[in-house]
Amino acid sequence: MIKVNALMSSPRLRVIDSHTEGEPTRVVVEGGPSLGSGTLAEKARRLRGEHDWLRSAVCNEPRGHEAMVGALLVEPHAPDCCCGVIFFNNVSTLNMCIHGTIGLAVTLAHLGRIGPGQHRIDTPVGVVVAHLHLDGSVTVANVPSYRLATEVSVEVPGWGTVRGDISWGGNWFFLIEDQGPGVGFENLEALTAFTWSVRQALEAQGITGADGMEIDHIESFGPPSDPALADSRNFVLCPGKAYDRSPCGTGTSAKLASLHAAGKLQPGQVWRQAGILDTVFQGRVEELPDGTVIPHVTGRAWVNGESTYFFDPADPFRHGIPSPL
Ligand code: PYC
Repeated sequence: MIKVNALMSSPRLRVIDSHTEGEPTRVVVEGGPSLGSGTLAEKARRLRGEHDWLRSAVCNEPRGHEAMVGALLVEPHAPDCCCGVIFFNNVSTLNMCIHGTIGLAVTLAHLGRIGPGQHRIDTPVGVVVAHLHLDGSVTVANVPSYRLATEVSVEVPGWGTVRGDISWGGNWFFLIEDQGPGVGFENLEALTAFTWSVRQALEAQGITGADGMEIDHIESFGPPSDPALADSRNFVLCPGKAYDRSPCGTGTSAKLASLHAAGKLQPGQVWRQAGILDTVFQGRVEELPDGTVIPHVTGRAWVNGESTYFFDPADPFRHGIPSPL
């Protein structure tokens, strides 16, 4: 009886699960803390500083796992947005997440809160536009993206000199082409070891994105398994050492920005980016006068679960088992 009462009076979170081309998204639709007013970047700082338990409870075991990406729905700050969203994973908040935005769009449609058409969504790095199509697929028009540097060399212990581009696609990426282990599902462990070493080497050698921002996503490219279905296949290592099961939307955006900067992708031209599971995001760019591009990334997501979380004060892991990283 005492146990039942503790559960009845404990706070609750309601979440809806989906996956986008294989990568999970868990949207907190009710019960999240109030993050006050201000921009989404300010709200994300408050979430990190004052309510980190929510991130850990949603993404970490025993409710989550290392690949889980969470999304907290909040009030938007920018005008004309249907909502604001803060994405997070097993270790921290994310600047932006496109597979998560696609998952969010199908979740909002599942709840009857949006229908087909264009929806502006406020994020910590700016407003993105999610276009929910009649066939259920979603195109996200991302924040302005660009290549910061090309042919950057980093000395990676055990792997030698690795060269790549540094590009912004809503997160900072180091993009590596045809180096290290072959990009295939059979090489997951070796790809994880390689890209994790690259990330650590970038950090150790002070190689960063703009304004000293950490490059926390590493993306390795190889040929597609079937050129009829995709132009390239990638492996993306996320900040919490999990690999992206989807082709990674911000990673695809960074790739589009790099290709455009290299003169290899014209505005409107379609690039088909396969991920490690051979699912595909379709991308194209729109040029802006300042030389940056707006990537448009299309993919599919499916709602696959709905839960209510309880926080029994006697449960030592009610707020998740912290990531060892
Ligand atoms: O799709 O942008 C994305 C993403 C970022 C991290 C995991 N997925």
